[in-house]
Amino acid sequence: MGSSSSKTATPSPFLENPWRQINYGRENPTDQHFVENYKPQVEEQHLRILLHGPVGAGKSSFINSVNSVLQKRVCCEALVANFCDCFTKKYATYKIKKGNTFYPFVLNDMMGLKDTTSRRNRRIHVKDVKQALKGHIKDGYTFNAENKLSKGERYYNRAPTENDKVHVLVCVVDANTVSLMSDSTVEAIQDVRDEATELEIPQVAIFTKIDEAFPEINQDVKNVYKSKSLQERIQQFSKRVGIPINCIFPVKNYHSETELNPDIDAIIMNAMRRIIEIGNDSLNRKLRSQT
Ligand SMILES: Nc1nc2c(ncn2[C@@H]2O[C@H](COP(=O)(O)OP(=O)(O)OP(=O)(O)O)[C@@H](O)[C@H]2O)c(=O)[nH]1
Ligand SMILES: [Mg+2]
Repeated sequence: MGSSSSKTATPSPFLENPWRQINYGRENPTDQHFVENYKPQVEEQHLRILLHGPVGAGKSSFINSVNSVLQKRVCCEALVANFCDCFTKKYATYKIKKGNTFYPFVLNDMMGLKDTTSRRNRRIHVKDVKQALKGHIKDGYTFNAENKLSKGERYYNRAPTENDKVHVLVCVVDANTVSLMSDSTVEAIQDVRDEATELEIPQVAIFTKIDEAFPEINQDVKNVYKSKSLQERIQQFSKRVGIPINCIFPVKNYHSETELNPDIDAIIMNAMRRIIEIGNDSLNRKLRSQT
């Protein structure tokens, strides 16, 4: 009796065809061109993008990454967590420089949601996000897990204009831990989504740290839409949270690099283009309903 030497082939981590197309490289910067030339229909109006999600997911890093691509150098304006468990505490609006002026979209950073947060504190967090969506929170407000922002406080904006209101809500999640997210965090994300839906604000999600989570992407970031595991993880998250797959964008943030990489830029700009398009549709709907 001879021993069998037949080996079972390891399944490929790659899909036969990518499930989305991205224009990589410097020759084809269609998405970046769109972002750089975006203008809202109404002069003086800007598009407000609010980032929320679990602590450490990469919200501040995404703001830095978008800023970096558009400034054409790695920037670190939004402070990023190192080893502490919750870094961003203050509400902040980030404008991105465009020559002597600014891009007509702004990104809002806020405190992340902790997995261990009690039910009461989660409710406070959701209420704070709701206030932010309606434009009631002024820059500089320090989030307090024990108390929501109340009318009459210094950082409460009583009369928000259309520019203060959020036009698209982005849920930022860490691709490494997204499938381990507790039911309570998912519930909080869904509660935030319900508030946004009530205000007719569209919602998208960003999957960060895809380089850390998937070796095939770490090896070459252009494998992002070829990775079977990433596609499965996005499908699972979509089912669990209710955000459609076509509104979920994987990104690799600039976190340790000191130089830009055109392939990373392309992925960040692809996500940013869709965020702007979705937000702009909602902004136009609002402006039409006001006339
Ligand atoms: N490898 C990798 N690391 C990332 C990526 N994005 C963010 N990080 C790292 O993840 C950690 C947390 O990132 P932050 O941007 O501070 O996360 P945050 O969501 O703003 O965190 P809070 O403000 O605490 O809610 C930092 O150490 C980043 O360097 C990514 O795409 N890839
Ligand atoms: Mg942060």
